Amino acid sequence: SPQTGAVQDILYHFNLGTKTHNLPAMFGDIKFVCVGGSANRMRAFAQFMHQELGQPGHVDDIRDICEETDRYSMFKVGPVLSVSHGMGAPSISIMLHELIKLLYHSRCRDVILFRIGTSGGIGLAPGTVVITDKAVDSFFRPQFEQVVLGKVIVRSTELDEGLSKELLQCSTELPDIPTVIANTMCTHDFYEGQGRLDGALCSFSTEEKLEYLRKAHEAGVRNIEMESTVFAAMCRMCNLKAAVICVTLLNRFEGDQISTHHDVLVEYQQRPQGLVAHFIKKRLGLM
Ligand code: R2B
Ligand code: URA
Repeated sequence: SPQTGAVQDILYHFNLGTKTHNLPAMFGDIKFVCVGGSANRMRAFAQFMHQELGQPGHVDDIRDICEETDRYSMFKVGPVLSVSHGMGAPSISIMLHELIKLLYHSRCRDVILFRIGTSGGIGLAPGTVVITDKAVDSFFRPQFEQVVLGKVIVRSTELDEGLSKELLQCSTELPDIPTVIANTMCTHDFYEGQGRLDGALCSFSTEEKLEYLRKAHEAGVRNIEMESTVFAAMCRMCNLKAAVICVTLLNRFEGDQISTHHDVLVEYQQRPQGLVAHFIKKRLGLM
């Protein structure tokens, strides 16, 4: 980008900058970046990685590097960075611009990015982990459309096939985590945009909803979430290896409301974390 070589670069939403912080010293050793929607979940992931990597010190001392701003949270545990991105494409897109510049300014090399998240399943048992093959839009196209200067730019959302397969292999080495590789649909809304009947607005019938979900299923889609296409497109454009790993919280053929008990949902959300932790430990030669 023409501006990244400027005298000063302020990563506004992280409250970090090239003049105010020694970014290579703070982040230069990062090899794995894990992003997910919720700040608390990304703190929990950092604490989990701290244990898994046998890091020195106490988990309660892992501080939020972005605590001065409440837009995003960021935690560092050895070579692992854990960052929250909020909900939806605009929120994750802003975070990724600044994250990718952070990695560039810090002179990081060979970094792998993971999005770990939640999703609605299509014809899968709740709790199934989906490793994304193709991230597709609401029309089942493997692309992300961005409006730039009043024109639509189309970017490919292809992810790293080798990385997905390696993650699937990792899942077979862990007990009791049903895992599949399948397409993931990314929408710009949780309710009508995902064919839900229970939003404040609903402009279609139950039969029309089910027909859309059946079409998605035919296109190889097994889960629906809200960030995968822009995540895949931006990582690809910037030559960063990336994977998307989301657990399904419900089967959308069965309903729309997430009525599962809180404790069960918490356990489900730990599944992508366990898978990525296993992958990282293998890559670091810790197992
Ligand atoms: C999954 O969960 C969130 C909506 O509940 C959204 O960020 C997503 O992709
Ligand atoms: N996240 C989504 O985007 N959709 C769901 O159904 C569940 C979680």
